[in-house]
Amino acid sequence: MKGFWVGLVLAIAGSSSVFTAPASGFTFKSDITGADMVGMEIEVGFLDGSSELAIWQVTGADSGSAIGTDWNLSVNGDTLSAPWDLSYTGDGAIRSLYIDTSLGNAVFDWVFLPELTPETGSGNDFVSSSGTKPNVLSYNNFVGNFGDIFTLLKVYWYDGITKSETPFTFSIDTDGIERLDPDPEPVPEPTATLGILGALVLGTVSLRKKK
Ligand SMILES: [Ca+2]
Repeated sequence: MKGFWVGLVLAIAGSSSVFTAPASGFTFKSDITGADMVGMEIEVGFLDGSSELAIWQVTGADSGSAIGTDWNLSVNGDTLSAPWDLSYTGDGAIRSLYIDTSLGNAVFDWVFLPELTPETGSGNDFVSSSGTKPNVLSYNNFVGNFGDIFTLLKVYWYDGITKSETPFTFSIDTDGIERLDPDPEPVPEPTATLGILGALVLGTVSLRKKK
């Protein structure tokens, strides 16, 4: 009898996966510019252990920027080809650069071809064209199942880069992302499932007590 109840509970618990969001709940736009990523979070870390966060904003028809106290990250044009520029005017050195695109409704797309995630077009892997090359490059928070798009880029320099080593210029593609239904209606079934589960667990307990 005990085996029957355990099997039933597991079967119903398994069925709750029906209510999880589908992986295809996004739409993409491949040709975005520096002006299309408002809200993105940029964090610069310094060699002395301090850091500063700045939010991406529009600075022109196709350009955007995150402006810190002594630093500035900017893009002017389509990120498939337009470079990102990190400038620094302070003392000391920048040790890390984090770019989190998630609040800017954007994703990085590092695979040139083929297009893996539908609607993202071709991509562009991280390449630095001026300034000191970073020691560590890290792609994080992948979206979907294709391995080409992600939302958090981390760049590190072991010894940091000073103002004389900037602007640090690099390229990497970004695409726009939107949820197909950003405000879905609440789904009541999981609560009902929990109620059934609770009743079954109680039923199981009462059965065991009767033994
Ligand atoms: Ca792309």
